Formats: sequence, C-alpha cells, structure tokens
Amino acid sequence: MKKISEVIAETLRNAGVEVVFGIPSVHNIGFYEALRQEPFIRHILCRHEASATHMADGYARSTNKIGVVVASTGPGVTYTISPLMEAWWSCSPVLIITSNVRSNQIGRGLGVLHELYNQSDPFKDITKAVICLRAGDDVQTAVERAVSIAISDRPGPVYLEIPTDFWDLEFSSIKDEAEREPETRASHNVDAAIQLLKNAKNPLIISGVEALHAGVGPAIRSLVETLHAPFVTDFNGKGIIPEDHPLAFGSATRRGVVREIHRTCDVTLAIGSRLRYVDFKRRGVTLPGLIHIDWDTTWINKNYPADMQLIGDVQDIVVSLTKGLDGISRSEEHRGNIQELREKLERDTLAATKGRMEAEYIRAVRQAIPPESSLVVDNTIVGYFAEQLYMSLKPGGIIAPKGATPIGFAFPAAVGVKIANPKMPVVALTGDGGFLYGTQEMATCAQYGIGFPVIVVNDSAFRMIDYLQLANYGEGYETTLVNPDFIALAESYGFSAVRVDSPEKLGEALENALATGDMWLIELVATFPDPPFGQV
Ligand SMILES: Cc1ncc(C[n+]2csc(CCOP(=O)(O)OP(=O)(O)O)c2C)c(N)n1
Ligand SMILES: [Mg+2]
Repeated sequence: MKKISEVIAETLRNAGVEVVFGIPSVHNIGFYEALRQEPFIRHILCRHEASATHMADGYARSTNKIGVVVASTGPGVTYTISPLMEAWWSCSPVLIITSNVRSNQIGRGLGVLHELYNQSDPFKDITKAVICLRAGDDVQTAVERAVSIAISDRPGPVYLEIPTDFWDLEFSSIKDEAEREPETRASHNVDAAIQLLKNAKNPLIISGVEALHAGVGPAIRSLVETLHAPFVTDFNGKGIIPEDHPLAFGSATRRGVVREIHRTCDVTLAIGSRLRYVDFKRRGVTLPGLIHIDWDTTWINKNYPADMQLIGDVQDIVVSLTKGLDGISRSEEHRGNIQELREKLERDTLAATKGRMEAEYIRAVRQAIPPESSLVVDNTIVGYFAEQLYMSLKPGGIIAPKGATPIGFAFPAAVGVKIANPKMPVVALTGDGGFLYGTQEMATCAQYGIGFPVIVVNDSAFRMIDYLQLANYGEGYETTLVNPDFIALAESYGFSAVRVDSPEKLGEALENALATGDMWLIELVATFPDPPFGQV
C-alpha cells in the first residue's frame, strides 16, 4: 500500500508536473521523502518561499503548465502570500502545496510549532480554490482537482494543504464516485455579436493576460486577421499576437495613435480580459460599443458597461465568431487606414522618444536579444517604459509583475522561466531595490548551474517612490539606498559581472552574456528621472 505522500507525488507526475520549487521544513519532510523517490519530478531548492513562488509563477507563465511550490506550515507558507497575490491577479496557475500542524491540532490554539489558527484563510482571496485535506478525503481526487482548477478556464493559483501526520499514512482511497454536475453557464448569442461585428466600421479587439494564459492566443490571432481589426493588450498580454504584426498596436495604454483608435472605434471586442481598473481605466482607456467575452460574469460591467456579453468557454466563442465572420470583406480604404495608423504609430513613437535615454536602453535590449527571448521585468522605471516601448514578439516575450505589482519579482521569476526553457534566451531587468529582495537566489542558480543575464539598474534609490514624493510633496524621504558592490556580490557566487553606462555598452554586454550561456550580472549605472505615464 502506498503512502499518501507517494500518491500525491504520483498524481502530480501523472498530471504532467516535472518541476517543483520549494523549501523543506519540519512539517513537510514526509512529502520530501516521496519527492526523493519520485524520479520524474525535479525539485529546485530555493532560498526563500517568496522566491520559490515567483519562480513557479515564471515557470507557469512561460509554459502554460502549472507551477508548483512546496512550502511548509505557518511562516513558510505565509511567505508565499505576496508572490501568490501577483500570480492571482496575473492569472498564473501556481499550485501551493503546504502542510499544517497535525490534523487533531488544527485550529485548537494549542501553541504548537508554526501554528496558525486559520492558516488557509489568507489564501481565500488570492486563489481559485482552497483545498484542505481532512480525514476521509480522497487524496488523489483532491490533487487532481487542485491541478485542474488551476489550469482551467481563467487560470489561477490553488492552495492545497495536507496536515503533517497525513504524509506517512497509508492511502486508503474513499473514492467519490458521484458524477460532478457540469457547470452551468449563461447562454450567449454569438450570432448577434457576429452581426454587430459585420456592421462595425472600425472595430477594435482588446485582450490580456487571462486569454494569454488560457492559451486562447492563436484563436484570437485568427479572429483579428479575419476581422482585419487593430489589436491591443494589457502589459502581460503583449505578444499574444507578435507586436510586429501589421494589426498589433501594442499596449492599450499608449497615447497618440492608440488613443485615437479607442476614440474612433464603434465596436470594442474584449476577449477573456477582466478589463481591470488598474490595467485600463486608470490610464484613460475608453472602450466604446463593448462586447465582453469572458468565462463567467464576475468581471462583466465592473469597470466598463458591456453592450453585449458572451459568457462561456472563451476559446469556443472566439472560434465561433471567426467562423461566422469568415469571408467578411474589408474595403481597400479600411485596410489603407489601418496601415496608415500603424505606420503613424511607429513614426510617433520615434518622435516621442527622441533623446530619451529610457527608450534608447529599451531599443538596445530589443536589438541585442533574439525574437524568441523572454524579457522578465520588475517594477522599475525603465521597466514601465518597456510596457509602452518594448516590442514583444511572442506570447510571454515580456513578463512583468502586473498582477499585484510587487517589486522583487523579475530575478526569481526569470529563474523559473529559464528552468522551464533551458534553451531559450532569458533576460531579467530589475531595479537595485527590487533585486535586493531576492539576490540570495543567486545561490540557487549557482547550485543548479542556471545562467542568464540579469540587468540591475543601479540608481541607489527607490526612484519610483522618490519621484512620487517629489511630485506630491516636493521632498523625497527615505528612498536612498546604500547598495552592495553588485559586481563583487555576483563574483562571490562564481558569476561574471560587468558595469555599463550607455545603451551601446548594455547591448554589447547582453550579446556577450547570452553567447556564454552563463549567469551574468550587468550593473547598469543610470538614473531615469521619471516614469512614462502620460508621456508616450
Ligand atoms: C512588495 C512591494 N513593496 C513596495 C513597493 C513600492 N514600490 C514600488 S516601486 C518601488 C521602488 C523600486 O525601486 P527599484 O527597484 O530600485 O526601481 P526604481 O524605482 O529605482 O527604478 C517601491 C518601493 C512595491 N511595489 N512592492
Ligand atoms: Mg532604483
């Protein structure tokens, strides 16, 4: 008879899990024993549960597979909360496997090691499901459910908790044979939407990270091309359709041409996007004549009233719309207008960024790294410019912490991306403040021979906050950072490091670093005075 820990490891393996990120502790060593004996699952030993979660998130975003974190009871699992919040709002399927105190001690306030009365409560708001195994539960079904919920429909994190005394128990399955009721969904009227789109003079298509992570990208591309409509996205949706495509207009929050398209369009088709306030509305994006397609009604009419809603499987709806629109004729004038707008976008971008060092640095990065690369950025000033100016040439071409917007994501998330895609060029771009949230993961990289270039913008400041303080109160306070010698720090782990101070030198350093395949810390000494918001 197998142990519960073994059944969990085996069920994960059967669900396609190949990598887990984690830290062993008193309450989960039973699971580590099963992982030790499981040859098909690779464990990456991290230096912090927060980094482990960012890594799993990066892994998930760059594969559309589930990212798995193993974190122990109490302080172990609570360290995952902020990164998990990022994954939640970015619709990234991350599974947290945690332990709890012994099953007969849970919630009793006995003062046992690592105890939290209601450990799972903080996870309710940042996961699609909280699954706590208790006596009599069917372990295998619980694990299968956890994985399936995380990756289905609009993907997202799931919390799975196993009391510490369960790991070594024998697995006696109490199978839940009851057929699960198929989910009922609101009906939708695809035909009416097809008519609206056929009659629309200037339709616009908008999408985002939800559709990207649910794998709807290829279907969206067919629809965009069939309708011959301009296409825009939120930050992490950049590259759903490669941004050098003649119908891709980049970020929905761009000024100029993109704003003009939003103003003049008569139908906006929003596909699998929650149209969150933070992604669109706060930057003044308007969505006239909205047809909102989503998996459920949670986000309908939240920030933008929908003229029509299509609720159901987003992929199926998009495919049906494309079929219904097949053969639609688009006048030469319409095609010419879009082409003109697309060319204007390029001209305007050049004009708006003339003499701006941030843009020069972003161009240098784009030119130095191949189209198949993933650039993983942090919430740092030059990273905000990337939202508007970096051309993402594939889904996941740029990956950013835009769910909960934490700092400290880029480096550990890039580790996850690299582990998932060892042959793909991966570059992390982070501020000095953000990097110091997780530099210890250089040890993880040294341990497993993981290498990629990390650009650390060293301005000795939490510059974004300093900018806000100056703009609002005229004085900065407590935003100056004393930093380590980043070069010496990287070298102490056995890595190469170089200091650069111009776009040309950055480009050169990136090319050299990528050619070696090793870990490189590229310290970019530069100060960018303000973010791009409202400027480009
Ligand atoms: C976890 C977390 N803590 C604090 C913040 C607030 N915050 C946003 S940007 C920023 C400064 C980041 O500094 P750095 O990484 O050096 O980038 P810079 O702004 O200097 O370009 C801070 C503290 C945050 N977003 N997330
Ligand atoms: Mg800084």
